[in-house]
Amino acid sequence: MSNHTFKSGFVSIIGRPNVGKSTFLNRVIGQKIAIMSDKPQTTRNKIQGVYTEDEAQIVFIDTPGIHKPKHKLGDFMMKVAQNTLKEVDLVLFMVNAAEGLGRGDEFIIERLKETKTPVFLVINKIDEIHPDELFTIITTYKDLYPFAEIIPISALQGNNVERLLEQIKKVLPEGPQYYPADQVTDHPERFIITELIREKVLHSTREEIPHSIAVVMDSMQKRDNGAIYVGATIIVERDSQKGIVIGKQGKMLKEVGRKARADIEALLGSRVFLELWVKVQKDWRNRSSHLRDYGFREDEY
Ligand SMILES: Nc1nc2c(ncn2[C@@H]2O[C@H](COP(=O)(O)OP(=O)(O)OP(=O)(O)O)[C@@H](O)[C@H]2O)c(=O)[nH]1
Ligand SMILES: [Mg+2]
Repeated sequence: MSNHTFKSGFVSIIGRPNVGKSTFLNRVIGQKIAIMSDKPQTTRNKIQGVYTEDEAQIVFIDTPGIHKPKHKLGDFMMKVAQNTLKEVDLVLFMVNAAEGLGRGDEFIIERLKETKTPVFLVINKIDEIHPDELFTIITTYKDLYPFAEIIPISALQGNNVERLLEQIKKVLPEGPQYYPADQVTDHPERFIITELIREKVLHSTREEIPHSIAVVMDSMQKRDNGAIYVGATIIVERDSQKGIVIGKQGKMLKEVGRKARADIEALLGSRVFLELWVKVQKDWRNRSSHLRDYGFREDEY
């Protein structure tokens, strides 16, 4: 008789902005399904990444970084992050080894105390600290919450990520394979494409611009020549921001388009023509109707 059992479950990744949650997800999945940047509040939606092995399937849920919301979009993001806590088998609470414990971390720990779900503390970015510092970090957090495991990793360089996966598999229950082995995410290609465009704008701009933009897809068609034509609009909040995103003689927009196209071609495995537009939509982050139009739907928590 075979004693092989299939293990599966849902694991959410939660933490302050910029600690490396999406970087970790992409590394585990081996594909870029969540955009990453050095700007806080990069992730805005819940993003599922499916990791499948012969005897286990882990459905990771990347969430927006926990911060104090300043507008309706922020409220939405916080609900997304907090609501995932209830529906998972395990929580990975990720912190940045190179930053001290902050108010955001304390807030998250209070939320964790309200759930019965087991929690692993994942100390990320250990490549940025001296190994001797690790002990102090572990002691600080250990006193605040009874973590089931404490695992230091570098999502960027890959250190200890395998070990973390092993520990996760140990605590997962026996269960079915929820997704086909070749499916890596539940988000449609359209969503990932608009996110890749947003990522390139985040990489090219500073200050308020990264937080003020949204990207919507206008059209996507396969033409007879086999190439895929994508038309998308970058939404900004003010005329001045429109000018910045377009750049002198359209230079910035061209650069964003060139970089996004390369990523979209890799995603679709096909030649891509990308046409980008920029549109001003005043105060869109505070208007429920705009939030819905741009894909932030309350029923998609
Ligand atoms: N040195 C170092 N940098 C890292 C590591 N992991 C992530 N980063 C960097 O940290 C920054 C933030 O990474 P993200 O993955 O976008 O962080 P996040 O937690 O998803 O951020 P939000 O979506 O804003 O909540 C990026 O510049 C990453 O390259 C790591 O292990 N070491
Ligand atoms: Mg993220």
